[in-house]
Amino acid sequence: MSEPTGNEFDAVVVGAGFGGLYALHKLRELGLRVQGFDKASDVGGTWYWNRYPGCRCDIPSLSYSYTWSEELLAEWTWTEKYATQPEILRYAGFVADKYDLRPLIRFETAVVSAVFDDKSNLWTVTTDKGDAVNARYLVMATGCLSMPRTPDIKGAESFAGPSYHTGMWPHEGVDFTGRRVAVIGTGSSGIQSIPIIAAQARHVTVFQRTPNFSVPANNRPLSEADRKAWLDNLPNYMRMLRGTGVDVTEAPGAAQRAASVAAERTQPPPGQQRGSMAMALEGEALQQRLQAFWDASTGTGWLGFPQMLVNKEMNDAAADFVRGKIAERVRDPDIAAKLMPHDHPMGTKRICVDIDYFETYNRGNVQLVDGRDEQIVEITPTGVRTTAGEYEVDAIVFATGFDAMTGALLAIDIRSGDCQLREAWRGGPKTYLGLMVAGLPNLFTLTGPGSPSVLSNMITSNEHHVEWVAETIAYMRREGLTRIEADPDWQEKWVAHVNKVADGTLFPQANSWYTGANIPGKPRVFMPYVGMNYRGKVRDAVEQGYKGFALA
Ligand code: NA7
Repeated sequence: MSEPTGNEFDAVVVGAGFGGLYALHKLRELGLRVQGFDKASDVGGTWYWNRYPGCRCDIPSLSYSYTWSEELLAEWTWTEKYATQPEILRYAGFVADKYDLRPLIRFETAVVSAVFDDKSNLWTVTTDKGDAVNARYLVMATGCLSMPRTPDIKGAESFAGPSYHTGMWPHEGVDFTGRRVAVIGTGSSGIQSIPIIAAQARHVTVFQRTPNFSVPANNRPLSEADRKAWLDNLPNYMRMLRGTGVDVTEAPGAAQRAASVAAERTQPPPGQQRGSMAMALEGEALQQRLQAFWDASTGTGWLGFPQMLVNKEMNDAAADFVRGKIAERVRDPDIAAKLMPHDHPMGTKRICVDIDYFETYNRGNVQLVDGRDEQIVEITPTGVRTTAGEYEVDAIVFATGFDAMTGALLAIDIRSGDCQLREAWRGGPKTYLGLMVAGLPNLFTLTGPGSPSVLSNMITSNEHHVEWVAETIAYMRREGLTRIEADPDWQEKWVAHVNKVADGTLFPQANSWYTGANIPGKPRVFMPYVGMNYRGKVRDAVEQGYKGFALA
């Protein structure tokens, strides 16, 4: 490799969230000259931007931690079962300080293009500041939920008051005291923020297009005993993680296991049709199991309820159970009915984990506008007009989600020769193992589409990908190789496998952001990988001489 000058690096890392921070650390540890970029003015990624009131992680904080450093595990103490956004951001800052990562990052700098030169095997990365840097390797740590999306509602620009997107919340916070607030959207961000906004504002009007399944967080402070139990169990957790490579929450691998048990089986053995498996749990035993899940407060761990993601009857039973709980939480039966989801199987949109969400509708200052009765027509200077009338408000909160999983990658013009990512993914994202894209050598997509990503613990999945990238680069340097790329045929096989596994589940039945359905015109493809033993498959590819990759 040639001696680097000021703008020449061995690796560029785009994004300074949990994937990017670890990538910078790990690659520098290998002796690489690394350069990071982030649009934000500090580290944290999605946790830097999502500062809306009530923002928390829906994975228990003890598991939402890096596992690569024993020192870190020993030195950091989470205070609550589900950490707040400020605490998670402090954690990211703590890691950056401890490992001196900030000097490696150019902040407030967005990468706008990346072009690979076939002759030199180098990427040229340009930014909105007009910089251009060269690097052998390009690591895209751009995040899965990092492109906020505000819907195109007629008249939005005419609104006289302030409007906010939950994913771009002002750093100084917002005081809603005495104000009438519209909240548009009832996904996780809406469900987390509505109770806090309602406690402060004079009045809140919630515009719900589709109700969501949400279960109580039963959040609580963490004790020293919780922490000790966690650390004691860590070796088991790590073994499980390294072994299966998928974990949704405290029940590692639950969703993937449930999904793929049926999905990967092309021919179910006689007498073991999906329906009959569900029948193993019915009547009182089924109700007891549901109640046990409820009592255990597993949050998104509900995805691990037996057969829930592959068997509609089982899903209906779980959905009925949770709808029953909504009825108990909301005093007015008509409002409760409107808050009950019926349009998608439970878990096929992300299950929300809330603190007093449904109870908030028992307050006198909260009104629900249900999209099944009346639809938003336009935003006026004074409020939101629906097919039934106008709602006057002083402020609007868009809790309307993200262009998930592909948005941040496609925002950058990435190309190599004839291959342009935007073209290559016109019909939906295609990757090999979620790690690389055929035609784009030396570019790695951390937690990319086609990997467990958003259906796993993002921190540990990022760790897995970073370690794979670092091992691969170390191997290439040892072997004197300068180029790695995914083989197009193996990529096609992987994409077909990802789809086949998903098709064996109920996931594709929902209009979710997992399938791109929340963005008009986005191709309908189920993007995360829900098959079994993802890490094993990645490991196999390496052990079989980087099967499916071409190295030169
Ligand atoms: P989500 O889960 O995508 O939720 C967005 C919400 O906004 C959802 O209720 C949408 O309704 C609603 N929405 C979107 N566009 C509109 C328009 N035009 N009119 C009315 N309502 C609209 O995003 P979140 O930020 O809440 O959560 C994203 C993830 O972040 C979450 O899953 C966690 O992993 C963390 P729809 O359901 O599409 O009918």
